[in-house]
Amino acid sequence: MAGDTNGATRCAVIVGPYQSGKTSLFEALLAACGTIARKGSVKDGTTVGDAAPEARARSASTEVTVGHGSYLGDSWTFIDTPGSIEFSPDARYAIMVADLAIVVVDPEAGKAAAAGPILKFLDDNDVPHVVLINKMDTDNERVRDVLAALQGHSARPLVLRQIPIREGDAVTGYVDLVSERAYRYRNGEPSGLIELPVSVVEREVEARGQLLETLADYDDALLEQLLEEIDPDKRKVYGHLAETLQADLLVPVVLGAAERDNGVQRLLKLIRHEGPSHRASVARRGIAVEGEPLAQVFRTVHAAHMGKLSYVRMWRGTVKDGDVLNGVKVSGVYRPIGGKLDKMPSAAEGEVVAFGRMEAIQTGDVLTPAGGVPEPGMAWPAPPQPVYALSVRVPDRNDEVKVSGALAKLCEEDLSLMVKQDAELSELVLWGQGDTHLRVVAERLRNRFKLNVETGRPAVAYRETIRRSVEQHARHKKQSGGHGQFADIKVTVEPLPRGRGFEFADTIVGGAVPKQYIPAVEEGCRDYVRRGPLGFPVVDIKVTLTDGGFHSVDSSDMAFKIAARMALAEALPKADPVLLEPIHEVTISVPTEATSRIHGILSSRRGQILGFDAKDGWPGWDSVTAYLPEAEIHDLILELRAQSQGLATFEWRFDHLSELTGRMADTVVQHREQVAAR
Ligand SMILES: Nc1nc2c(ncn2[C@@H]2O[C@H](COP(=O)(O)OP(=O)(O)OP(=O)(O)O)[C@@H](O)[C@H]2O)c(=O)[nH]1
Ligand SMILES: [Mg+2]
Repeated sequence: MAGDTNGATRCAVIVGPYQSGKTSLFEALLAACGTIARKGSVKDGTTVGDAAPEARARSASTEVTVGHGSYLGDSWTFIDTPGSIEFSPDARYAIMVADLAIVVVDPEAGKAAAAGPILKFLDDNDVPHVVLINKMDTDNERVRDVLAALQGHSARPLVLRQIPIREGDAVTGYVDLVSERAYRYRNGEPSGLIELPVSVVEREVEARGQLLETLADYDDALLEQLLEEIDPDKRKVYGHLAETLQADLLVPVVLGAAERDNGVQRLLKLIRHEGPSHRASVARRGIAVEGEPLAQVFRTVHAAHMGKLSYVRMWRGTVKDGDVLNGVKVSGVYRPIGGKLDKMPSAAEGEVVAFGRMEAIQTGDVLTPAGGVPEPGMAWPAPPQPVYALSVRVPDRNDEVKVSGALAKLCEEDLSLMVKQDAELSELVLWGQGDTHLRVVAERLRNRFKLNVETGRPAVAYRETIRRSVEQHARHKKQSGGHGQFADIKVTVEPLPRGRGFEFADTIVGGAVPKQYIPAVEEGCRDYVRRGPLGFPVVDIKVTLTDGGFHSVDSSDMAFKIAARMALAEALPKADPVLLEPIHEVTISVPTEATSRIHGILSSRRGQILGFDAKDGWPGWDSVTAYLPEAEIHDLILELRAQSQGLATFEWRFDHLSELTGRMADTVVQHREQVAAR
């Protein structure tokens, strides 16, 4: 039994691969709890989850949805999360505040790998979880094969709690392996008890034996009973199941079809009786039971009319509207049900609520009246590094400031989103987790902030340098009436090794160029190299001022600056200019079965493989390191995912600049000229 529940609201988060049926399960759970009178469907766009227009347009979740329910007198919060890897931080943050996770998977062994990252995250963070093999109404694959495939991605043993009853090709019900009762699924209703079909008896005995044997690994008394062939007491078995789930020692696996409500009541009963209490999670996260109120923010939203909302789990105590936490006043306590928010006077221990207008508060923050300091067990997962970028153009110039403001808010909501203003190319660039992620960001700007933007492929940060030394003389002279201008200089321009940037020196003796004008010469040079003859910033050159002349009245800083610019503008095209392209060191993480395909991807993208190895701490994964030109990184993630069931990912950092010549270089320079001419 759940033990010390102290009546506090418990929280179950629904996670799992893309499109496995999480939002459908969320809907079915809310219906089973009586929160909603009529169930909606994902296909019709009528579910409580996915209320955001971006989610409805895709029939796929793009953000977290929270809902509440009461089941057999217990109070529950359910959190539906997006399955797409591009929105994975949302799911991870929700897991961090939940008592347990329900991992919804497809009934296909071939899709098991897609559950790998989430199972690993649950394992790494010791979060108790249950697996629901969903869509049993569509399936013909053997459940034990699906289970075996999933086991390859789980550090904890997975144990079947039910086996399917099949009639022909269809799964019509299940046998509960503890109670040894058989049930027939009924659409939209709780399953009905039936007689145990003879056809499943043999399989039932086998599967039940496996369940008990796995449990016996954690209990000597049970092991002894099994050795003596004594059938253990069912109540004791339930007790063992509860203990092992709450201690996150093993993972029960149940069957169902969320869309038809099949297996949903059974799942609810399982988490009710065997799942951890709120208190157990408080202990797991290293939080003291006694103390002042303590809440943790797992989601931040800037809602259209409500302003900023901080979604929290109440780990301890009660918070009232108007209370001050971390020095910030709580202006409104709301209970979210999908897109709706119900105002409440206070939030009690265990609950998931949204606090209004806590401007300085961020996702991951621990809130207390005195100012929260997270316990070590409350460490917040770091957001993933961005892997995909799009440039953003604001067609209406009047919107530019508003777009920056709205993007700042979206970045606060979404820690895996970054905005970079590239000053050199005067380009606004969004960095995120994939094409869908960034398109959803653009849609949020339109739907929520009423701002239009156009997206495109971001420019590559090319540079240029020279390959030959050149001596150059330049004279700037304007002496037609009034105050004239005069400056005369001789410079040597020479190439430097990669990474040295721009250097300036002078060898002037005897005041050929008076000392006070030399800084102006340097300034003029630096000004020019921001954009060289090929159209890009010039790096790795040295300019030495060797000689020159001046006029006692007409010379000025300005005149020497202009002369310097003239000198370089003439010198550089003669100095054998060459394009430099940024090369990054890319580390790709990939399931081993896809590693060979990664090699192909890298060589077709002008990559240079540096090495590959088993990935540390990730059984069944490899890590491939390579040099890759920046131009080839833009859509790399899309191809990696296409070749790895969506699982491969990469990290990257700038390594060096490398010469680019030939047709590719010509194309880059021509494109730059076209852009500049616009
Ligand atoms: N046959 C069948 N289809 C289902 C079942 N549950 C969900 N589906 C369908 O699977 C598709 C995805 O369902 P969702 O509930 O949106 O899945 P999800 O896991 O929330 O998807 P994401 O949020 O995009 O990860 C929809 O077309 C559903 O109709 C089920 O039990 N049986
Ligand atoms: Mg969903």
